[in-house]
Amino acid sequence: ASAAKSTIALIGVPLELGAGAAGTVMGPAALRTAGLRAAIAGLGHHVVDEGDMDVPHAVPEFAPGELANCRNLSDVAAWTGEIHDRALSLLASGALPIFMGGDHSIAMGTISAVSRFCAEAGRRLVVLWLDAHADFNTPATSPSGNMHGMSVAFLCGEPSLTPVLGERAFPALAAGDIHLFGVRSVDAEERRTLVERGVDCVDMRMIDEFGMSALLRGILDGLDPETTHLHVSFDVDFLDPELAPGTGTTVPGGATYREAHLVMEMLHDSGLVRSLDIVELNPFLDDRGKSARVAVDLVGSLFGRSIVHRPSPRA
Ligand code: 4U7
Ligand code: MN
Ligand code: MN
Ligand code: MN
Repeated sequence: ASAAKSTIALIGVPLELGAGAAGTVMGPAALRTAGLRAAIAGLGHHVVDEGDMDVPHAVPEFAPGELANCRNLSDVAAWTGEIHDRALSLLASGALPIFMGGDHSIAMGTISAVSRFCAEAGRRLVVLWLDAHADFNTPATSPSGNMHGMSVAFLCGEPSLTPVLGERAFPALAAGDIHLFGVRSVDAEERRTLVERGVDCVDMRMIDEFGMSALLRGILDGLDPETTHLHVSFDVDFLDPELAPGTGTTVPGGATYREAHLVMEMLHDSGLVRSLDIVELNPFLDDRGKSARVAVDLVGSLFGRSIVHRPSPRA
């Protein structure tokens, strides 16, 4: 319901320095080539393409200390601040922003802004993190030093990562307000922190046993669209690599085409979604645009495309 009334603002966030492999800078271009704008506009929405962000090599001063293990820290921190400010002004304009990444470290900027916006507007923020990974490493636990694997830890207020956003304050996500969904790769030390903090993690084992729809309904039921802002952070590696090979950190056993569409259709029916990240698409690794196309297709379902209109019955 909410989605139908808003202007949808596309904004490219071509960052790749948070990832281990280069190529996500091309993500926004590939999503445009695959027809993202037309796919949404064709459903009757008003869509504005705000172009791509450009953050010149701005280097904040850091005494790295605990952050020494963060690759490209200065650049990622500069981007995080700029993304945060840009996201905040898009939200303030009343638009429903779609952040076209870029690697998943962009979510430190996008969701910190959504959190700040919700606090100011008196709304409750809930985040759905569709991902093969938990992205809950800290500089102390990360085996790679890649910051796209630390975004959730940052958003949950991990103290060693707070300097990344400098002065800009935002309410850290409570463990119960973020739902990791589709997880099937967690590092050993990462798992320990995740469990300690009590973050809700719907892993593939649970999905195999109970199904995507029942588990997603458990998250969405009881959320009131009048007062809740649901942010969806869609990492392309949530999908099975057969479906979406165009990403740097594929893990076998991901969501199928039908499962992923069902998730998107249920999210649409909920009327809760007010902002979206599409991240980790790496066209350099893709197979003839396959992954960009499936991502666009899925976003179509998220914004209301249906086969024959029949929202799922409430249990
Ligand atoms: B993505 C990893 F070690 N956990 O921290 C790490 F397996 O945004 C991968 O979810 C992180 O794609 C993947 O480097 C980050 C690794
Ligand atoms: Mn991720
Ligand atoms: Mn991932
Ligand atoms: Mn990745």
